[in-house]
Amino acid sequence: MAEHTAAKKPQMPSAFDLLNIESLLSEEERMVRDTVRRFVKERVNPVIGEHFEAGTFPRELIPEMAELGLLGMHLEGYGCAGLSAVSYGLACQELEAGDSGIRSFVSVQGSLAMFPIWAFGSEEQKQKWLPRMAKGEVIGCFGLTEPDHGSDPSGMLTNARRDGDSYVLNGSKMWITNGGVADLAVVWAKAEDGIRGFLVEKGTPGFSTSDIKHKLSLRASVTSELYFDDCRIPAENMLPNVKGMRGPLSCLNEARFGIAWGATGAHRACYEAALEYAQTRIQFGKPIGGFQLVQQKLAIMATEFVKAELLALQLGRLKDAGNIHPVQVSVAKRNNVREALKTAREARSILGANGITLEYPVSRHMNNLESVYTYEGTDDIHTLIIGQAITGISAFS
Ligand code: TGC
Ligand code: FAD
Repeated sequence: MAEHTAAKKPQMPSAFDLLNIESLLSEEERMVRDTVRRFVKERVNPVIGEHFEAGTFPRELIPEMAELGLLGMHLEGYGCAGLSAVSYGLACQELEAGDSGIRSFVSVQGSLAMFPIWAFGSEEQKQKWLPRMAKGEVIGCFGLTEPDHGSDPSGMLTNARRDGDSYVLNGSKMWITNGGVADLAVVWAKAEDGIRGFLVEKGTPGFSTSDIKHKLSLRASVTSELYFDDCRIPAENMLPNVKGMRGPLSCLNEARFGIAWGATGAHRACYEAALEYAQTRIQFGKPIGGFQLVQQKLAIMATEFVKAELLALQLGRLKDAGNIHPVQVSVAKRNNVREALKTAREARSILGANGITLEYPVSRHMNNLESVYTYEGTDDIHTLIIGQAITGISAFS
C-alpha cells in the first residue's frame, strides 16, 4: 500500500502552469518550445507592434524561421525537420504568443502549402518544391475560399478545364494568407472529374493577386485576392493523388491542429500582460490585483489557459499516435480560440485605457483572434461539426 506523505508540503505551482503540464513534456519537446520562445522574445516581440501598425509582415524573419526548422516542421523527408505533432504544436503556441500573423505564416507554409504537396503530390512535385519551401526560398499560399464561398467551399466556382497538356484555370480566391508574397499557390478548383489541387507559380500569365487593405486584424500578415483569367498551367501541376473535398479538408485538419495550439499562445500572452498589470497598477491605495473582481478575472484566465493547453496536448498525443479524428481537432480549435478571445477581452479590461494601445500586446492579440475565430472554419462551423459527430445528423445538408 502507498505510504501517506502528509508531512510533505505540496509545491506552489507556477501562475502559468497551474497543473504542472511541464511534467508531461519530453526533453525534446521542452527544447523545441524554449528555442522558439527565445526566437519570439528576441526577434518577434521587439518589432511586431511596428509591423502591426504599418500593416506589414516581417519578411526578414523568414530565413531565421527556416533555419529553426519551423517550415514544414512536422513533415518527414524532403529537407523537413520531421518533428512530432506535439513539438509542432508547442512551436505554434510560442509563435502565436508573439503574434497570430507569425503563426499564420508558419501554418500556411507548412500545413496548407507544403502538406498537400507532401501528401498528394507526385514524387517530382515533392522533389521540386518541398526542400526549397522548407528553406523558405519558396513561399506558398492556399487558395480555397472564394468571395461567395467561405464556409461552404464545396460550392466553389473556380474551375480547371483540361486542354491538351495543360489545365486552364478561371475564377478567383479571396482572403488568401501570403497570397501577394507567395511564389507558389496551391489552388483548389473544379475539374471535370471533381475538385482538384493545382500548383500555380507566380508570374504565370493569367494569374494575378491584389492585397486586401484596411484590415483591423492580422495586420502583420499579408492577405490577398487571387485571380485566374484563362491561366494556363502544365497538366503535371495538378496534385495527382487526391480528388474531391477530402483534399483541402485534409490540409485544414493539419492547420486547425496548429491553431488549436497557437491560440493558447495568444491566450498566455494576454493573461501574462493582465497579471503583471494587476500586480503593479495601484488604485484606491493598493494593486488592482488585490480586488476580488480582478482576481476572479485572473483566476478564470489562468484556469481556462491550462485547460486549453491540456486539450491541445491530448490532441497532439493522439496525432502522434496516428489516431486522431477531425472532430477532435474541431473540439480543440473551437474551444481554444473561443477561450483565448474571452481572455483577451478580459485582459483588455484589466489594463483599462492602456489596454487599447499597441504598447501592450493585448488589443493586438484580441483583434487578431477575431480572424482566428473565423478562419479555418468559423466557431459556428466547428460547433456544427461536433454536433454532427455526437447526434449523427448533419446540419449542413
Ligand atoms: P462532406 O460532404 O461532409 O465531405 C466531403 C468529403 O470530404 C471528406 N471530409 C474530410 N476529409 C478530411 N478531413 C476532414 N475534416 C473532412 N471532412 C470531410 C468527407 O469524408 C468526404 O469525402 P469523400 O471521399 O466521401 O467525398 O463535406 P462538406 O463539403 O459538406 O463540408 C462540410 C464542412 C462545412 C465541415 C466543410 O466545408 C468545412 O470545414 N467548411 C469550413 C471551410 C474552412 O474551414 N475554410 C478554411 C479555408 S483556409 C483558411 O482559412 C486558412 S487561414 C490561414 C491561416 O492560418 O492564416
Ligand atoms: P461566411 O461563410 O459567409 O459566414 C458568415 C457567417 O455565417 C459566419 O458567422 C458563419 O459562422 C455563419 N454561417 C455560415 N454557414 C453557417 C451555417 N451552416 N450555420 C450557422 N452559421 C453559418 N481562406 C483560404 O482559403 N486561405 C487562406 O489562406 C485564408 N486566410 C485567411 C486569413 C484571414 C485573415 C481571414 C479573415 C480569412 C482567411 N481565409 C482564408 C478565409 C476564411 O477561411 C473564411 O473567412 C472562413 O472560412 C469563413 O468564410 P466567410 O468569411 O466567407 O464567412
